Amino acid sequence: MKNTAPREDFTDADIKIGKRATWAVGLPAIEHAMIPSEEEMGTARTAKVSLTINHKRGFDCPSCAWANPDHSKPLEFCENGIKSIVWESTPLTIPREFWAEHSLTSMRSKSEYWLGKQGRIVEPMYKAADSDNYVPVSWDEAFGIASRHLRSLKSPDEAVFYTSGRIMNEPAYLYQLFARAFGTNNLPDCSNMCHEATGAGMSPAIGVGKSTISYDDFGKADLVIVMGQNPGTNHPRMLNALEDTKVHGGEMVAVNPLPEASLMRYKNPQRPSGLVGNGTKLADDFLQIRIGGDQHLIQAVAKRVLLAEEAAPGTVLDHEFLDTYCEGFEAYREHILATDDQEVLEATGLTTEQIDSLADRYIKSNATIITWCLGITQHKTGVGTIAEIMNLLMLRGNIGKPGAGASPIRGHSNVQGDRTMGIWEQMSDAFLDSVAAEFGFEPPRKHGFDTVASMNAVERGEVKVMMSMAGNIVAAISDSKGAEEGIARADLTIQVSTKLNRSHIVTGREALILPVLGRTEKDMQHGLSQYVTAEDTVCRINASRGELDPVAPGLLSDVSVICRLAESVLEGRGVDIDWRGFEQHYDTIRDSIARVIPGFENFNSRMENEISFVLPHGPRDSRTFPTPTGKAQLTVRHAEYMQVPKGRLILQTMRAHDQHNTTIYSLNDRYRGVSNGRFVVFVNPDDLAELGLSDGQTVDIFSEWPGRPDKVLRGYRVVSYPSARGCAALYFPEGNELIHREAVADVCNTPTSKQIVVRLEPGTTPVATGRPVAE
Ligand SMILES: Nc1nc2c(c(=O)[nH]1)N[C@H]1C(S)=C(S)[C@@H](COP(=O)(O)OP(=O)(O)OC[C@H]3O[C@@H](n4cnc5c(=O)[nH]c(N)nc54)[C@H](O)[C@@H]3O)O[C@H]1N2
Ligand SMILES: Nc1nc2c(c(=O)[nH]1)N[C@H]1C(S)=C(S)[C@@H](COP(=O)(O)OP(=O)(O)OC[C@H]3O[C@@H](n4cnc5c(=O)[nH]c(N)nc54)[C@H](O)[C@@H]3O)O[C@H]1N2
Ligand SMILES: [Mo]
Repeated sequence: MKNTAPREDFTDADIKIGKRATWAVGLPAIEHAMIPSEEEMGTARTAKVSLTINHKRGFDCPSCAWANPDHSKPLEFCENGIKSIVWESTPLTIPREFWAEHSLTSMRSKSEYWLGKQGRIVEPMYKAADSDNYVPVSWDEAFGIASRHLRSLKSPDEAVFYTSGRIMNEPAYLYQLFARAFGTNNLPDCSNMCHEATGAGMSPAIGVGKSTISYDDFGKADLVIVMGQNPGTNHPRMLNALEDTKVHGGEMVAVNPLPEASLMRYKNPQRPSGLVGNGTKLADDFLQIRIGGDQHLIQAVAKRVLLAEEAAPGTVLDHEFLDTYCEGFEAYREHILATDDQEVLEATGLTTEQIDSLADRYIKSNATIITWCLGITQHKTGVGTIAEIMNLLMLRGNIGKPGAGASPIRGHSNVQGDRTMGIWEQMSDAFLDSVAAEFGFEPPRKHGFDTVASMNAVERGEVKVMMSMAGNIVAAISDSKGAEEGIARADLTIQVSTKLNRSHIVTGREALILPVLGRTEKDMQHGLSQYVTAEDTVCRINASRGELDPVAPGLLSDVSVICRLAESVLEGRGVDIDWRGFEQHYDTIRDSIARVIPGFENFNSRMENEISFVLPHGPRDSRTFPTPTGKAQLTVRHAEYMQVPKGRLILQTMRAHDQHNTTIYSLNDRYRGVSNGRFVVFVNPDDLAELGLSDGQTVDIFSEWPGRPDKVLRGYRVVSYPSARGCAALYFPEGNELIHREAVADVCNTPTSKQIVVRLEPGTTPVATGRPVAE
């Protein structure tokens, strides 16, 4: 078993650029997942997690929010799920000497890869104001320090409570309750940087910001349009669903600036043809769109639909759906018919024929799913694009019927559930009223900070305490360098986590690390094993129960940490909440959720009897639209596209195959042909020629923003790659050093992580160590 932590950081010196793949998954994927897992976890732990992952009595995979089927398959996991579990379940722990040997200053030059590979954190750690090292403290001391700081704030709004979608429903519910009982709505979450545009685009249209499809709808669709997503890397089990579409005779069209391997062909390791044959062809057509051109594309398809209806009235639109359930059609129709065809071609980089062909497929299909992820949401006009997707779906009644619908694919495994539980800086009054009725205190009504606003406030010195559950905000946020400088102004930062990341190393004056159990581990409270729940991307609530023995004895669960901290902070503040009761038995948390959140009635008994259940969803279930008028809304949206000055490219930041957000499992990006390194920028060969650059050359990357000094990443290697013309790509989170904090999406304030104007200049020395050089 290979379970020692690397002492040295990685170098990019041995980077190899090979051939990119044209198909995804299959045997190599098993090889890439199972062999390393046995090396790092041992055979017994590997076998146990493989058999219980995503199973009725097992645990929910922490890698993504893709839906679980009805648990009929023996092995319901993918290569990247296994990587995430190996990363968490390693028996490797950080020894005490580590903390004495490594000052924070020395660790600041280390990469996320190195930090994450040091092993699991096993005891609470504290960094004092005058110290450059963490030292171990007892849990009581740790809660005492946190509590002293929080209780001495002038206003509860001087605290920020960040979370990622890694935490489950029960701790999420308690976390928002704690923040609100403390007196603030400062509950930013990773969703602000992720699918915020989805909620903001869908809710005004249909009254709900969640997927309108069920798990088995992919197998019934005539057409699936996959926009802005790389499922083979980020939701590999979704390839089974896309294969179902194809096997049942449906078509699939991929819209992406990159020819991602998994959009093209799939070899399913659980089908005989996947092991030996050529697998299943996925995309029937690939529209290589210019970054940020999607809203124009959708409008152009809608225009063709409307014109086809004019040519053959009564045959193209779903009049019954539009007349019975929708409002706003006439104004929308007028607007779309007036759109400029030439502008569409410029914005999308596509040809008229390509758009005609997509429109023909859409008109021919009686059941269409449009599915999307970050390639749609992290743009200036992401909200507009999603509203436009809803408009297009409505034209042919593709909501609330089998095989059809809007299918945002959420990211973190429980990011959707955390929202349902109240993790949001702007929860509705109806939700806050229910909290007030359940707990007998008046929650604050003033909206709190989202992630961008939080980090701006941190930088202005207005945030004294920043607590984070399960995340890495300083690396995940735009202008990460600014965030690092700003966070030093906080009095105290608190990380509740399993492993080290950048946010543990770049801290406030004082800092705490509160280490917790991972999802694969048994959570015992008073001799009883507890389970928690998550909501997947199609609104199904699944139980999750860890099976492995905890990696160390002193770890608490996320729930315990919140309950103990809340009890200590809120003592004597006139809010009477039974935190101990919640900690002792998680059924009591679920009973409270059942009273506060619609759709969770009889939560505990349903989990016991049905194992999992799907939350109600008006548009999906009965074409009932909980908008202010009770009707679905077609809306007029003005499309905008990014005009780029000469010599500039639009840059997107994306995930390599071997990473989970800011966690880097290895230095490979197999499908794109990169191994042993990360500091590459992918550029179209014709753009390279035009810019006078060549494949393999070292460049410095400058990101421009009006009135601001350029941000720079130096020493990147150019990879000639068939990205759309004018569009480049490099990896997140390193790319966050290039994104100006002002670069946010309209309406939802999401950093525009996939739409950065850059210029490349010949550089000198390539990046050689674990962290790139930024200014
Ligand atoms: N293994 C693994 N799984 C994960 C994650 C992970 O890091 N690793 N992260 C999880 C999380 S939190 C999330 S949110 C999801 C992310 O899942 P994805 O959204 O698939 O993540 P990205 O790697 O950012 O890929 C974005 C895709 O959008 C495309 N794109 C970029 N700009 C545009 C555009 O303007 N138009 C169109 N049509 N396409 C565009 C890119 O080329 C790329 O294929 O995955 C989740 N699952
Ligand atoms: N430039 C750019 N920036 C982006 C994106 C992008 O595409 N480009 N994507 C954005 C998106 S979609 C997202 S979701 C965010 C992600 O931002 P975050 O969610 O903040 O980051 P993660 O890397 O997912 O955080 C992982 C950390 O969670 C902790 N952890 C893991 N498991 C557990 C657990 O069981 N319990 C607890 N308490 N802690 C645990 C570990 O310490 C680990 O290091 O980044 C956003 N930022
Ligand atoms: Mo995400």
